[in-house]
Amino acid sequence: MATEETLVLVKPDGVARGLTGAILARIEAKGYALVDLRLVEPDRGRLEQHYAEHEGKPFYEPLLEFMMSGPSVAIRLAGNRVIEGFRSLAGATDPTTAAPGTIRGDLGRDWGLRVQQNLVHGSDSPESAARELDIWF
Ligand code: RTP
Ligand code: MG
Repeated sequence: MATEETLVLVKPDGVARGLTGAILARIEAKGYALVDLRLVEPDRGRLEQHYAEHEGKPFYEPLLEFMMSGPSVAIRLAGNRVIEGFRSLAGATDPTTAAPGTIRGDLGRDWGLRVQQNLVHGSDSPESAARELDIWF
């Protein structure tokens, strides 16, 4: 299989807590290649595109507000099976139950807020990755 690319975001909670370096260290230690990286303060339009699949869900508005609360670090990441591999590294969506050893399991928790603040995003399929990389880069 040809080398894949995925979009990773260190979300505003990760940047605000000073965890960007720790998260990048885990990605690099796993062996994936950083192809491009930028600090982005997304406007609402960019987030509406990114989260189009979640429009209408109860967490949609709080999610967009959270994502506009501060900058995210957008990363174009490459490697064989990197889409699946990064999702495995990130852990389950809910940081309370994400497995220890994962980014969300080790570094995240429930803060009692209206939306899961779970530190990172990773594309979930090759189609999502292509679409999301176009939105952020
Ligand atoms: P991501 O897209 O960020 O990599 O995470 P994911 O696939 O594990 O989660 P997804 O279902 O795509 O949801 C996108 C983001 O919405 C927030 N969320 N909050 N019930 C909730 O409070 C809730 N559910 C989802 C999370 O920030 C999640 O990452
Ligand atoms: Mg998702």
